[in-house]
Order: sequence, then C-alpha cells, then structure tokens
Amino acid sequence: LGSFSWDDPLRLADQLTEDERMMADSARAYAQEKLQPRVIEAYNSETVEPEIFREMGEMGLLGITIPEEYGGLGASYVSYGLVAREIERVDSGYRSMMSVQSSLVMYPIYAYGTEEQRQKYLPKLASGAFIGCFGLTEPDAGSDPAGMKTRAEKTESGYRITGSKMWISNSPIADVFVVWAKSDAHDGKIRGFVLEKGMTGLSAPKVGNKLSLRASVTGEIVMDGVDVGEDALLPHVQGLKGPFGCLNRARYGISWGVMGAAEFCWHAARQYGLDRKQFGKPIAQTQLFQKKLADMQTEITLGLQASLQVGRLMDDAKAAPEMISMVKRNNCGKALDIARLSRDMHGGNGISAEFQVMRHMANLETVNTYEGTHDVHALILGRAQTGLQAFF
Ligand code: TGC
Ligand code: FAD
Repeated sequence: LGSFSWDDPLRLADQLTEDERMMADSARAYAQEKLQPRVIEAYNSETVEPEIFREMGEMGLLGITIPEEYGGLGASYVSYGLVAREIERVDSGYRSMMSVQSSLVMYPIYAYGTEEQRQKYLPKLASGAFIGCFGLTEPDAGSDPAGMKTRAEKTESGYRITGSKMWISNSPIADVFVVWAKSDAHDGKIRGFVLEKGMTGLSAPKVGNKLSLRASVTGEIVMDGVDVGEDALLPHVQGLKGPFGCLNRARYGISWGVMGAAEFCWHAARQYGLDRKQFGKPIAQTQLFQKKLADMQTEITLGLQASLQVGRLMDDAKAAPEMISMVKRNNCGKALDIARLSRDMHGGNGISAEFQVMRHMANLETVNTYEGTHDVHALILGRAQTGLQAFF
C-alpha cells in the first residue's frame, strides 16, 4: 500500500509532467514571494498595481498557451490551470488580472485576429507592457449577453462604436480593449473589435466601493461614437461563439483558481485548529472540526481531479463547453462554502484581514457570479441533459 499525503490525497503532483510541475513551482514562488506580501494592504486600500502585469510578463505567466512566436510559451492548458491555482491561492483579483489578459484578450486576438493584429498586440500583452480588458457585460445585459445594446455602425473607413460596458476587469488601466458589439454591416451579428486607450469617445471610469475583488480594478467602458478603422475588427469569428470561445478558457482556468483559494482557506483552518486551544485541547481535536477539515480536503481533491481531467481533454481538443460549466460551477460553489467554513472555524479572528480567509470569502462571491453565475451554469447543464432550455 502507498503512503497518504494529507495535502495531496490522490497524488495530483504525480499526474503532472515535468514541465507542468516546473510551471506550477515557478508560479507559486512568484505568487508567494511577490504577491503575498502586498495583498493585504492592496486589498484594504483598494489599490491595483499595474506593475504586477509587467512582473507576471517577466515570469512568463501571461498568455502561456499562446505560441512562442507571439510571446507565449505554447504551454498546455493544464499548465495554465496550475498557474491560476497558484495565483488565486494568494488572491482571486490577481488571478483575474492574469486570466483576463491571457484568455479574454490574448486568446481572441490570437484565434480571431489577423496576422497584423497578432504581431501588433500579442508580444506586448505577453510582456505586460500592454494591459488588456474584455467588454461583454452591459448594464442591462449580464447573464444574457445576446441582449447587448452596443452597436457598430459602418462608416466609410471602418466602424463607429456606441454603447457602454459594465463590470469590466482591468478597464480603467487598460491599453487594449476587446469589445463585443452588434454590427449593422453584418446583419446585426455580434462582432469583436480591438480598441485602444486614447481613442476619441472612449473612456473607462472605475467602479468604486466594491466589497469583493478589491485588489483588482473594475470599471465601465463608455464608447461615445468611437471611430475605428476596418483593422479594428476581429475578422475570423461572428456571433456569440466569439466571446464564448474565450470564456471557455477563462472559466476552465477559474475552476483551478478557486481550488487554490479554497486550499489556502483549508490549510489556514487546519493550522488554526492545531494552534488554538479551547476546553484544554486543540480545537482540531474535536469531532466537528475534523469533519469540516475532511469535507474540505475531499471537495478540493475531487475538484482538482475534475479540473485536471478537463484540462487534459482541452489539450487533446476533446473538451465540451458543458464540461467546463460543470467544473466552473461546482468548484466555485465548493470554494465559497469552504471559505465561509474556514472563516467560521477561525472564530473572531476569522473576520480579521491578517488571517485572510474573509478576503478569500468575499472574493469568491464575485468569482461565483462572473463568467456565468452558479445558476446559469446549472441551466447550461440542465439544457444539455434534457434538451430543454430554461433561460426564457
Ligand atoms: P446559445 O443559443 O446557447 O448560444 C449562442 C451561440 O453561441 C454558441 N455557444 C458557444 N460557443 C462556444 N462555447 C460556448 N461555451 C458556447 N455557448 C454557446 C452557440 O453554439 C451558439 O452558436 P451559433 O453559431 O448557433 O449562433 O446562447 P444564449 O443566448 O441562449 O445564451 C445562454 C447562456 C446563458 C448559456 C449564455 O448567454 C451565458 O453563458 N451567459 C453567461 C454570460 C457570461 O458568462 N458572461 C461573462 C462575461 S465576461 C466575465 O465575466 C469576465 S470576468 C473575468 C475576470 O475578471 O476573471
Ligand atoms: P444578472 O444576469 O442580472 O443575474 C442576477 C441573478 O439572476 C443571478 O443570480 C443569476 O443567476 C440570476 N439569473 C439570471 N438569468 C436567469 C435565468 N434565466 N434563470 C434563473 N436565474 C437567472 N464582464 C465582462 O464582460 N468582462 C469582465 O471583465 C467582467 N469582470 C467582472 C468583474 C467583477 C468584479 C464582477 C462582479 C463582474 C464582472 N463581469 C465582467 C460581469 C459578470 O460576468 C456579470 O456580473 C455576470 O455575468 C452576471 O451578470 P449580472 O451581474 O448582470 O447579473
């Protein structure tokens, strides 16, 4: 019989390639050495440091699945997931910064863009010299992006884009804006456009007073008749499958990321239970405490195995969107439960910023909502097994 590691019960590490292990180790070293020391203050003061993009770029953590000729590493989706897990072990907001840049900005430019667009944007996005954002959600179109109002009208030299996007990660500090609009010139179909900071009519005010994801900046994108050339259009996709193709990748990464946040909360609860004595013994020596630890360990272990399987299928081009909905939904829901439980197991200390579990808990409320809410992914899975859509 083999031995049992409490923190890697089903031997996830043994299932990785040497390259994947190295990628995870270097992301972990960066996250623990550079991000962990600044996160408590950044979160409390709601400050985002654009420098983090440059650091991640230097570490090769941006767009890692993009081929090397465009500044990526040509790495596997499993590696991408492992990076998300390590960054989100520190904070979901930092993972958000990384995954928007990689999956929602670099991926569509790579997959749907021209060679000129790839050359112009990808190397600078990979190095972190450019910061990107992705505008799909609008004030009146969240779960139902088909209801978007943003329009692209044909002009002599290109398009005029009018509309507004809401709840957009990175937008106030972005150089590059991938936005989705209904295009009059394409029968009202949804098309992707790449806009640049400084264009006339384009602004990105910050959304303030967030009580979640405070280390990542969120904003609007206001497009008041922004004139762009034909070269701003992403030519190789139309319809909702454009943004969804990006979301498949980001949602998959989130399924790993939230397990990193959950692992932090689990390990913290275990350690706290060993250190804290009540009624003359460590609270970890009580049945209730151990049951909670066992539940955390089990859900995280199963969640990581599921993400690994979906990642392997993605690398073999065999992953279906419903598989991604399953792991995004379940891992987010379980991570949120684990963070709430860990907060409780820390007693009064659980509400203190120093113990960090309440920050993870508050962050995971956002992660459970964005990229398709918990319930929206249930409806995707319900549709896939009944053939009946229950959205409207
Ligand atoms: P539906 O009729 O289902 O599909 C319309 C077209 O899209 C295609 N499609 C997909 N293609 C690829 N991958 C997927 N996952 C796809 N899902 C759908 C579909 O085949 C169809 O194509 P075609 O060619 O037949 O037209 O569309 P619907 O309007 O009924 O949509 C329903 C629903 C609820 C599934 C969908 O709208 C949805 O997923 N809503 C959630 C919205 C969402 O996830 N928004 C995310 C915004 S971005 C964000 O949150 C970033 S946060 C990042 C961070 O900070 O980390
Ligand atoms: P709604 O769609 O109004 O949903 C409200 C509630 O109604 C939810 O519980 C939902 O599950 C439920 N609901 C909706 N429809 C149904 C239905 N048919 N049946 C049953 N229940 C339903 N978007 C981007 O485009 N880019 C970004 O970078 C980005 N970053 C974000 C960062 C943060 C911090 C946050 C909070 C959001 C971000 N979003 C981004 C937006 C995010 O994707 C949306 O908030 C999310 O898709 C939900 O949309 P909504 O907020 O309009 O909620």
